[in-house]
Amino acid sequence: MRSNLRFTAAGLGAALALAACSTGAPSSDSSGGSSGGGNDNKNIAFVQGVAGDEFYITMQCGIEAKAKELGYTVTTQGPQKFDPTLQKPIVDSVTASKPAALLVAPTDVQAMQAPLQQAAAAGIKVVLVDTTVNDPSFAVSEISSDNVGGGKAAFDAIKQAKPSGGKVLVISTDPGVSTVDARVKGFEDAAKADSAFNYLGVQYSHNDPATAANLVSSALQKDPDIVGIFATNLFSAEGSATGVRQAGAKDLTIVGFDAGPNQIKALEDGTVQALVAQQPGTIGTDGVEQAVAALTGGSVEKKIQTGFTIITKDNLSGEGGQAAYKSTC
Ligand code: T6T
Repeated sequence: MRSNLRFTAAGLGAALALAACSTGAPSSDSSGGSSGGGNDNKNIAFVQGVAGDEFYITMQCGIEAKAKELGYTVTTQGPQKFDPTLQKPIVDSVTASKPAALLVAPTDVQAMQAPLQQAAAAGIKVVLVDTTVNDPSFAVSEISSDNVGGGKAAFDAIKQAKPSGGKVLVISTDPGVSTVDARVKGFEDAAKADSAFNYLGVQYSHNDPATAANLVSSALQKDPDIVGIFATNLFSAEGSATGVRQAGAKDLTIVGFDAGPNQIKALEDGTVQALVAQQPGTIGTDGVEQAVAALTGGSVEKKIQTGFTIITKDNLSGEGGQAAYKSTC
């Protein structure tokens, strides 16, 4: 497994010490190219986990840039919710259109297994980007962040801000999503191993910010002394910040995965104290390189792990800001 893991936390300590506390367009075609079999097939399909999510938009930018450089065209589609019942028909129709390669972020480890296996059985080179499935052996390559490491880094950031410990809570999306499950595990293992902390467990927001906000408000009513919340992705973090704001809780540290424009704003406002930014553009460019290597008889890496950057107010004007996600390419 290659790892181009990059973990930078410059400025984290200072920033935390100071801290007291869709829908989207269903498809876009960057090419105008037509589908079809054969060696002249230069079509790559990208199926996002959900449309309108800046993480996947930034990945799409990387995919399109690398595909253009290598002489391939890209068609991108995503379901309107992070939901396998909505993603499966998209994958099925992509399989029927026979692109040369499919880059896909499966929305569930079990439910997307068969549809993706069928795509591979139809001769399409499948590359799993971001998320994975229970048995990814049909895929030519898998590219994702160090999600367990990112979950642990989130706990370390809370611990740095709250060294005397206390109650900590996790807000995630849904069980069965490989990435967020791994982030929960990284956080949970670290929290349980530290006797100063009382791990309150994980609550699921179904990737809906309003649900995440309600979960956080209720949790703070029950346990007003919660010292830290780890939100495992963009929409969980957005909702958690709203919930904390609505509850008027001041002495609480929120660490969120991902770095979309709303998360950066929450960091600037001081509602959120640290963000774990992934490298979605790199996941995209790596994904295209692996797909093209598989198509042209080059050497393919079965697994690639990408790194993350911890963003705080302190490094926002430098490398932290550079790690922020894009809304458009
Ligand atoms: O955190 C990313 C992605 O890695 C995860 O699999 C699903 O949620 C995001 O897309 C952010 O919303």
